Amino acid sequence: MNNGQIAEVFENIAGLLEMQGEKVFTIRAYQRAARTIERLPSELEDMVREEKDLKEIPGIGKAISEKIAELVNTNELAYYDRLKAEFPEGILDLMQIPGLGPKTTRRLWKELDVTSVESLEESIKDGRLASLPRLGKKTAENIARQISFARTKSQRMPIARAMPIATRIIEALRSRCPGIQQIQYAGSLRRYEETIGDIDLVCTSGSPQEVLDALVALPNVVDVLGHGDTKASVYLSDRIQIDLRVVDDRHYGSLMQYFTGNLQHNIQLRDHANSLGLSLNEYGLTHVDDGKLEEFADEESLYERLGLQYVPPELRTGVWEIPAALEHRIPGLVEIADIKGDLHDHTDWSDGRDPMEVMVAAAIDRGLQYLAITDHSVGRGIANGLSIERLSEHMKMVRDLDDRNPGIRLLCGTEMDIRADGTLDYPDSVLQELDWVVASVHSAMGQDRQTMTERIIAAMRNPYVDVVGHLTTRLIGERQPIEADFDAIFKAALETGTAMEINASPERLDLKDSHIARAREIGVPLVINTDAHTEESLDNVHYGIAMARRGWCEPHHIVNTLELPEFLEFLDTPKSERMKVFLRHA
Ligand code: DGT
Ligand code: CA
Ligand code: CA
Ligand code: ZN
Repeated sequence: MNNGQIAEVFENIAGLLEMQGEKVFTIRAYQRAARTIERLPSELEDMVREEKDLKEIPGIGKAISEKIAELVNTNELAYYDRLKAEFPEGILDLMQIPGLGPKTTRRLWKELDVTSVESLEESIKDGRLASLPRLGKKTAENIARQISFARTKSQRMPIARAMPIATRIIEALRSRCPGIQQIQYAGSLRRYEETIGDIDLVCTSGSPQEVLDALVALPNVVDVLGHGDTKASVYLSDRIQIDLRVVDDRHYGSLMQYFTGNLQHNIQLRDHANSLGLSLNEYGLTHVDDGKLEEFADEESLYERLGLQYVPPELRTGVWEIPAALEHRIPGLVEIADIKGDLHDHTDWSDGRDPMEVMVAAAIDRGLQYLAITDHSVGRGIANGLSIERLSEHMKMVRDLDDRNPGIRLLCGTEMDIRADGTLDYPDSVLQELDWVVASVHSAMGQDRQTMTERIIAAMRNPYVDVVGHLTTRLIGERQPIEADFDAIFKAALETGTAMEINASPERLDLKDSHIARAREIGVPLVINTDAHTEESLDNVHYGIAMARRGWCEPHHIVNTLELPEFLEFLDTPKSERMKVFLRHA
């Protein structure tokens, strides 16, 4: 059982317990375990096999570590089976439809006797679902939409799943093959596409066979699709395919370019090479007249030889980038080192895993100049959202830690719910006390386009709302985005001086690349946030950077590239005047 499957079991347990009305504390322990496991850098299977103590993983206690061991060793969990037996079959499939969740699933079951996706669809068709109090027609339509989305869901993996797998395989190969010189992922993963078909690895080694043999012999490999002198392909469980190419150092640039794609980019580049009397393939450039081969050890020299500016992988979509590179119009894109602060972070005060001190130390470790502690507001009951009383205690602690850590500026913040009617979860008198307010949609995600647009813009008109968090609320491959007029929202952002978040958590990537490009064109101030719920997830910033780069953003488009003094000036300025400060420093 891989980490994804184990995490799903705990997620399901949490849902079933919630349907039973179990204590919030217990439900949260399972949710936290699931979240930790999804993001774990090593496979639990390997850890159990190596007899590592799972209790050392933060968020995993004795009871859960025993359940993990049982799952890994027997592929089953007696506790889970007993729990499932208390519910009708099919209830888990229902609960997993986004927009349903444990509470609504339980109502469907108890009040309509709906216990399967099929009977749910019937109850939507004959109007029984819409007639339930507090559900209604809109909810019914939204659920129908989510069902059809789930049906067409592709076999592609979300990047959040593919990236850790690729990283683990690279580490495993490195540790087993001393001959490896360079090894990197290519393909859609290197371009940071949202979903990944298969994982492509490119490697140089003094002994290629050693690497290819090591790949097919990895413990997680379930099937070998090909195993030759320069390449191998394997399946891991869940039909995850890995393609590996091993070449000599002198071909690395050409091969990396070829396997990074995308296909359209490669075709355009090949056409351009042809126009120069050259033919391009994965080994280099061949002169059409005399057959001479030019080899490229790095990508930069290949683009340069073709008279092009270097094209960063995130831009290789085959749309704008080749003409831009020919005219040397590719801008200096934002990089991780440009980011000076993180402005959306959770602690164990709400649904984060780590205490505030730990998050602060981790931010200092990463060289951040400022950090906003933004635990959930009171409306997020299940996420242990803060009442006004707790928020005031929370603020005291942030201020106290700020005094004790001169190396970083801590901001008292909140991630506050934008309620279904567009009102906010805290009154202005409370918001006024805070340094930084992230406002997010976490409920009633199925509202129609106009209602949703008005709801979000209403929140942006509040003078204390600094940024809108994860605007579309999508979860890649799991939950569809909200329907809204994004252009109108971006225009309102510019008008009100409200920033828009690029949420870097890899399950979300929200805003997505095309929205980022549009917001940038309109002139909206953007913020790249990790939305970290654990100290390690502060490292997710690279996903947000990649999305910003895919949207052609430079540092001056991103607010949290400002140095602390400039950022504080931005913050101290009333929202309506902030754009001026931003443009002056950018
Ligand atoms: P994926 O795996 O569906 O997420 O997308 P990619 O882009 O990783 O595609 P994949 O794995 O089929 O191939 C990796 C790269 O190899 C692709 O982006 C471009 C290059 N490539 C594959 N087939 C061809 C081809 O027939 N001609 C050229 N010029 N390049 C190709
Ligand atoms: Ca691929
Ligand atoms: Ca491939
Ligand atoms: Zn949120």
